[in-house]
Amino acid sequence: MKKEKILIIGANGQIGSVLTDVLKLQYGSDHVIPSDIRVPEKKDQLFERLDVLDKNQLATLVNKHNITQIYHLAAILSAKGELHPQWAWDVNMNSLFNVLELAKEKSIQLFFPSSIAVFGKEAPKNQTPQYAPLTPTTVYGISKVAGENWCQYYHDKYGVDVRSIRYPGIIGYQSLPGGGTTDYAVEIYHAAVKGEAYTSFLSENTTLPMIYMDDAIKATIAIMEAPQEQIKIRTSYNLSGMSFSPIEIAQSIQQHYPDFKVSYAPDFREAIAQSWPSSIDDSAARADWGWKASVDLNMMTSDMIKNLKMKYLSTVSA
Ligand code: NAD
Ligand code: AKB
Repeated sequence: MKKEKILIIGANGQIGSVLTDVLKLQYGSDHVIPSDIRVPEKKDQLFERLDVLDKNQLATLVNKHNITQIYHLAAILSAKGELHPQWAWDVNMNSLFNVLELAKEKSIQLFFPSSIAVFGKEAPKNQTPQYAPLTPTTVYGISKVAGENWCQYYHDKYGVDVRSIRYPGIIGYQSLPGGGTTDYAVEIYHAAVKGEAYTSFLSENTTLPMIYMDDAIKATIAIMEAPQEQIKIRTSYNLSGMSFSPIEIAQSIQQHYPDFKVSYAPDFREAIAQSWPSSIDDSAARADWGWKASVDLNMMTSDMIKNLKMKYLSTVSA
């Protein structure tokens, strides 16, 4: 087992809950400290309730557990952020400052998740390059652009080993999403497996970059474990998995459930999605630290349906 002592902030969220389990397998349960402002129903023995906006509480936790690595996942996502812009800015920026300052003081290695939300209408829509104009339309996107630049600043000025990925929308069966524009692509599988019709809040042809949870976790751990000299970008790396629209995911699901019905009622999230790329060029991540996605839409659909069926079956029989 490896020697790191890892703090996960936002461990009760869509990514954090899955990342916690994978890191525990790889590093050992007593090397991983999950923390969140919300206490999970099934609480890990080492779980710590933490409001990351409280820098004294954060410092106490880091000292108590001799933390050497932090995955800072706590944030307010795009759709929720548009409903509460000032709160989103406060949480997203002040949490990052608290974590960056501590990383500087204690030489802690840091993971900061960015997003395709950094791009706006001025960026090329297809195969959006690593270096494209960053003119986001959401407070979430603005906070991620600012966050990326602060990460680079702390790296260049103070030598903080901070690493970052611009995640596409993440889809997994293990956990539910927390208020984003890409959430429909998780909800649609739950509806199909439960035998319900689904109404998409994005219109049928709105194509977005997405990634399966297994690939997202693989990329996250790979960038953190890569040798320092391979990490040449200290803002954030573009990352690509797959791209599809609501109608394409519906058709993929209909191969398993031919009677599955989907209708479309676009809401305010449609405008957010329209401002984002349709596909991403991740050649820098491939060249620098060997990234390559392995799951496509139909593979994801088969795996999501298989696992959600088991999940709902065990809930019914419990
Ligand atoms: P999520 O909303 O599911 O989870 C975030 C967690 O942070 C929640 O459990 C929440 O309780 C916690 N949190 C919020 N405020 C907190 C605070 N003050 N102190 C401590 N914990 C707090 O989000 P996620 O989908 O797991 O995303 C994790 C990170 O990845 C975020 O930074 C997000 O911007 C980024 N990201 C996610 C996606 C995606 O599709 N899920 C895509 C791109 C980027
Ligand atoms: C969201 O939709 O807000 C997130 C993201 C792509 O950052 N899933």
